[in-house]
Amino acid sequence: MAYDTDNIFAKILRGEIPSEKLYEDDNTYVFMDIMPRADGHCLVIPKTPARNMLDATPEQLAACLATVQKMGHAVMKAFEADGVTVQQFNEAAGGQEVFHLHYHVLPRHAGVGLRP
Ligand code: DGP
Repeated sequence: MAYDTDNIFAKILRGEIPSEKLYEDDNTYVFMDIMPRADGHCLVIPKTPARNMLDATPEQLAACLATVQKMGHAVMKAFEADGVTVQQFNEAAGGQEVFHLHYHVLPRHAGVGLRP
């Protein structure tokens, strides 16, 4: 399916709507999720258009995963987490709500569930 340039994360990348930035490099941007399911829940996105994993190039996926790993280490330290959950959804039937590729990075603590 086609990439919609009016999706919320495209607007965030263009600076048209605000976001709480955690990190960026040449290829990726990281910001806090507006509906966090854990303290420190953040989103990693490519700076170039990709609707989701199914639509992405190998280079976009590699850049995102390298940043996901960086953020995993960062949130483990910053939130004194015991682990990290990484989630990624594709198309509405796969649970995707915003149609710009993104990875959820969720710090986890032993015995503590994710908020709904
Ligand atoms: P999903 O496509 O199912 O992975 O869910 C999209 C996620 O994006 C969801 O956790 C909430 C988050 N989100 C939606 N709108 C905004 C927004 O305007 N700003 C931020 N920071 N996060 C958003």
